[in-house]
Parts: sequence; C-alpha cells; structure tokens
Amino acid sequence: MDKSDKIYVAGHRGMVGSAIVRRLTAEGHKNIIVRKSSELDLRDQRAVQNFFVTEQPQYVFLAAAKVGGINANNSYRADFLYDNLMIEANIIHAAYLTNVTKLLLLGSSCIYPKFAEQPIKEESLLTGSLEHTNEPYAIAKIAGIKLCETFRDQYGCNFISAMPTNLYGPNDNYDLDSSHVLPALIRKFHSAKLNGEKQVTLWGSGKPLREFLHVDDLAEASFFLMQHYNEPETINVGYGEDISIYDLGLLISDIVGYDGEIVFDSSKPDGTPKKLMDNSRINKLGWTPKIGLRKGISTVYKEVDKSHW
Ligand code: GFB
Repeated sequence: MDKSDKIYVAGHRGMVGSAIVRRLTAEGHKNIIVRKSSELDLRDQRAVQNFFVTEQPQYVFLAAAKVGGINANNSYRADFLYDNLMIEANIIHAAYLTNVTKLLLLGSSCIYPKFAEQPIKEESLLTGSLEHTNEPYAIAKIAGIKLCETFRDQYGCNFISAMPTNLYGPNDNYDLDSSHVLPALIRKFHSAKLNGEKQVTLWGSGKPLREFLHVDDLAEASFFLMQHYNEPETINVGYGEDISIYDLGLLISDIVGYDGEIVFDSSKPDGTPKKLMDNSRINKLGWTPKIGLRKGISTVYKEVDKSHW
C-alpha cells in the first residue's frame, strides 16, 4: 500500500474500524475514505455498489459489523445473521466488481466449534457444532470467510480474512445489556465503588476462559496482514493467553479499586467454555501483540468517559 492509495475503512465509527483509521493515519496514509451508516447503509446492495463505482477504493478494511456480547448475540439472533450477511456480501461483491486490489475481512474467534481442540488452530473451522448463543453471528462470519475464499478461487481476487479473539479498547460499548464482558465489568466495578455497593454480580459461573486483545494490537496486525498475508485460509489474531471470567473480575476490581464481593448469576449463560486461539501462523510471519492485559485495561479505564454511567 502506497501512502496515497485510496483505502476504504468500513465501520470506522466502531471500536475496530476507528483503531484501523488511527493506525493508517499514524503510518502516514492520507487517502482514507469512510461513510457513516446514515450516509451509506451497507445492507443496501445498490447503495454499496454505487459507492464503490464512484469512489473506486484500492484497499478495503471490512470492519463493519453488527456486534455485541453474549446477551445481544442471543437476543437479536435474526439481526446478527441478516445484517452481517448483507454487509459482507454487498462489500465483497462490490469489491470484486470494481477490481479492488486487496480486501481484509475481520471476523471473530466464535466461528470455531464450541468444543474445538485448544489452542484453536485455523484448521478447526467447520469441524464441529457452534456455540448456540452466537451461532447466527458465527454463521455470518463463516460465510464472509467463504466469500473471500471463493472470490479468490473463482476470480483471482486478493481477499483475505483474519479472526481476532475477544477485543477491548477505545470506543467500546459499555451498555450493560449488549456489551462484552470486559467493558461491562469495568462499568460494574466502577459504579459499585462510587455507590459503595457491597457486591457486584457477574453473569454465568465465572469459569469460562477468554482471551483478550487490545484493539490497537488488532489494528497493527490488520495493517501487517494487508502488507504480508495473501493466502486463502483465514488467520487467527490473538493475545496468546486466556483468563477465567472470575479472575478477570478480580483483575478489573483491583484496577478500579473496588474491594467488595464478586457473586454470580447462574441464570445467565456461560457460552463457550474456552476459546484460546493458536496464533502460531501470524507469529511465524513476524507479528506478536504488544499491549499487556493489565496495562491495556488500566489505560482504557483511565481514558473512558464515565460521566453518564
Ligand atoms: O464477552 P461476552 O459477552 O461474550 O461474555 P462471549 C463472556 C463471558 O463473560 C460469558 C460472562 O461467560 C458471560 O456469561 N460474563 C460475566 C459477562 N459477567 C458478564 C457481564 O456483565 N456482561 C457480559 N457480556 N458477560 C461473544 C460472542 O461471546 O464474543 C460474539 O457472543 C463474539 O459473537 C464475541 O464472538 C467476541 O465471549 O461469550
């Protein structure tokens, strides 16, 4: 990618897309194009095609998606499937029609089977049943991987896909019904500390294990893959270690300075028991994460706007 090449970042207001724009800007890229969803509905095939025909981007980072935590995935199952299928199909097809030089699709570690062998290798894809709570989202993301693969096979398009683990960072969603666990816990412990509450309730059993990557590390990996990865197979982007939800609660309560009790609401789902990625493929290419979990969470906690919690 030359500094003047035209780069479209789809989903630039989200946590991932905004981190990619920050990274590209820091690398000196000046020709970045973006559209808000009010300006371009990515579920609208004609609008997406018109946009690509008019703008002719050379590189595309596909970070637009309907995303959320376990409750949002499980509650809005139709929206997670439909919106994500439409966004991916429209952008990937328009990128093919307008001869985009290279496209990177970002997915999620939930594409792998619920009981995949750990750490999860890319080869585990489609070897077993998915976790029920996020099956619609996972099916949409698997379709996205297959769109990249098949447009490469049939038409020679340089479309790649990468599967990040659970992410956190600036511009995360802190709504307690729809967020992921890490921002939810930051908000819960912060509010409990301010209000002098004796207990904080976490969902499920606290036993599931999750791997967390700072979104600035993902943005750096995305930039790296755009220059160095040209293979049909998807590639994992993870942190390399996981932590139980209970231990994450202890870590965040310590960072926030909350010293009350942690209790669990077992009526809420646990989801996948463990999903640690095998990151050896991207590590061998020369990329490793740089932001440690305690440091990353501390920075996010310090910088996030807590005024309306
Ligand atoms: O981050 P999370 O919502 O999603 O939840 P997943 C991870 C674990 O934390 C689950 C527990 O076991 C939750 O029950 N948890 C405990 C909480 N307390 C809370 C809380 O207050 N809020 C939330 N949200 N969780 C998502 C998928 O799965 O991960 C998506 O649904 C996507 O499709 C994403 O793949 C990366 O890690 O279970």
